[in-house]
Amino acid sequence: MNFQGIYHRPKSNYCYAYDKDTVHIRLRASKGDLENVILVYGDKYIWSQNREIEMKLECSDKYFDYFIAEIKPPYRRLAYYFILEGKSERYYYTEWGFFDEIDKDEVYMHFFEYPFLNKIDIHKVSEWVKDAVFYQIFPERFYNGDKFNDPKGVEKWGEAPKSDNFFGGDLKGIIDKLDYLTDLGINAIYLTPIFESYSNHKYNTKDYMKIDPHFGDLNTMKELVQKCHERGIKVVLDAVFNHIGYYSAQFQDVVKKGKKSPYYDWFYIREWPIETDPPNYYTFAFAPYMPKLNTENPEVKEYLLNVAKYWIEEADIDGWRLDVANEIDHSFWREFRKVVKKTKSDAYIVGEIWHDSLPWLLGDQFDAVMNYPFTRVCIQYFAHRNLNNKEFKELINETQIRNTQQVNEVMLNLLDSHDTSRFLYKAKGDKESLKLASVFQLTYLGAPCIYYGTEIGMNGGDDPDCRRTMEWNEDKWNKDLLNHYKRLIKIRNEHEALRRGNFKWIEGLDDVVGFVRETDKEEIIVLINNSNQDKEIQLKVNGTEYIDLVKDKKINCDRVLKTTITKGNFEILLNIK
Ligand code: ARE
Ligand code: CA
Repeated sequence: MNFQGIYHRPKSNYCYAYDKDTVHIRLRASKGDLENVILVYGDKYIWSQNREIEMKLECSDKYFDYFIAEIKPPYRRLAYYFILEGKSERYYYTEWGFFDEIDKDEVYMHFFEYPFLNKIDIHKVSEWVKDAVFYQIFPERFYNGDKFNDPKGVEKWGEAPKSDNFFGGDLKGIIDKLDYLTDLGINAIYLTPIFESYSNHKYNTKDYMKIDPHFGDLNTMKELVQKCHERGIKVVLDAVFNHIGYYSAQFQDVVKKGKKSPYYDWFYIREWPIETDPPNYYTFAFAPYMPKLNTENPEVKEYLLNVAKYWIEEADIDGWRLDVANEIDHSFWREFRKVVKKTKSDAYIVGEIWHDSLPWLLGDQFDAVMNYPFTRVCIQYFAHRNLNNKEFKELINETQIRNTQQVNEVMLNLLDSHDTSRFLYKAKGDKESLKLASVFQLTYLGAPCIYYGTEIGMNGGDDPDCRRTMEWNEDKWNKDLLNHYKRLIKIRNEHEALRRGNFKWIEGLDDVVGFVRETDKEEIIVLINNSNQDKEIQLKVNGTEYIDLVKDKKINCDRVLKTTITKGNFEILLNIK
């Protein structure tokens, strides 16, 4: 047995409360090393009543197998250890390592523990996100609904985006295009920043309490949210709290008065007087126009927490996306969560972190993050095609294991964003790759988020090229792609299994990616052929009748499903139980 490969740790992604009654226990082992894992568990105060349960293989990645068990401890306390069975060996694995036997008198010293299921500590995520299909909008580039509020010198819609040019898009533009969004089928939007700021992206905020005049005003914002809500669309805004804008009243006061400014400690000024080239104060990256805020300062904290509360109360927004979330102190985010959830209990809090994010996702900070690890794996497999089917599944599994199940259920899964080149660009314009990647995105665990224009085949390289104006000339739309998106979103919206069902890969399919999403009522099989050959498939299944949800036709089968998936194609099959 490879002891070095074995890992477990309580109160982490390896042992966590899923809900108020349930604890999930995971164990990692070298791939193929263990034949069987038994969890021995009980209440440490009546250990004599302990029980054993066989753990299930949850998934594997390149080097490891992960086993899982779900336990409902009757007295909310859980003590446990593992019995590991290899091909010819058997060991006890406890908090103190590996043993041939456990001395009964010493058993208490060995336990791993989830000491008590305290309800208040359980990571409760925003429920509605499980049913959400998000649409991300960069407001300056979506639609110009009000020519009177345009900035000076706007360029013609359709010209090339630059880091500092304007096209006049605004909030009224989004209101005007709500029919388009409803028709597409999405039910949540995430807007990049909309507060007063001189840039086109507005990540350098001048005033958090004011809608940028080129985008509208408080009333336009209220109208937008109200009209969205009437259509069942939730609205999430961008919280840019890591830094403020150079021209904010607070920073300007410091620029003018230096140490005498009451805002001096709001920032990290390294030297006085202030210089911008290079900045002698901390900023976002090295951008002088984005001075970093000292969120440890109680005044700054109070100010920003009020902003967070204000827009929920005033405009009724449904959540916040947190810019540069990983560079702000945890203590700030803990208070932020309390304030936000107290104001709206099911508000979605989604951090912008591109890396492993577990420390923010254990219940006291965010609900989820923008799932860039998911993006990366999808790009490698569907756009660059430099992973085989097995590697793709292993990497997706790796992203799942990083977090708890409730987090995976509300991750914001994206293929591209305003910070990346578009998926289609990465796929060198290959629309079929985008179709397959979007099938995966729209049938997988977590909330899909579509970057505006991706659904009609918009292209674009890195920022600023990925922020082109939305194409409204329907003749230029890729209608086939748009219909594909509409159909898939509709399928997701109509079938709970795709939103809330379990997720399980189908093994042995060779070059086809296959998985099952399942609830008590429905079983949905998704098959994706990303190879360059047609594939014949024979699958042992539970049902006798399936409905092909894409072609809308019935398939009869006698517990063996036979189908040919042509290259670059996919099937979504429903079995109603
Ligand atoms: C501008 C220019 C760019 C230029 C950049 C260089 O437009 O062409 O490359 O300056 O300084 C906002 C604007 C950007 C602007 C930027 C700076 O939208 O257009 O870029 O301000 O003025 C990291 C951070 C992550 C951050 C990305 C961009 O961790 O938080 O970098 N994303 C947010 C927003 C951005 C926004 C800001 C932050 C600032 O979503 O839109 O930019 O408010 C790896 C790293 C990640 C890294 C990622 C991307 O994966 O590990 O940490 O993200 O790459 O670089
Ligand atoms: Ca306008």
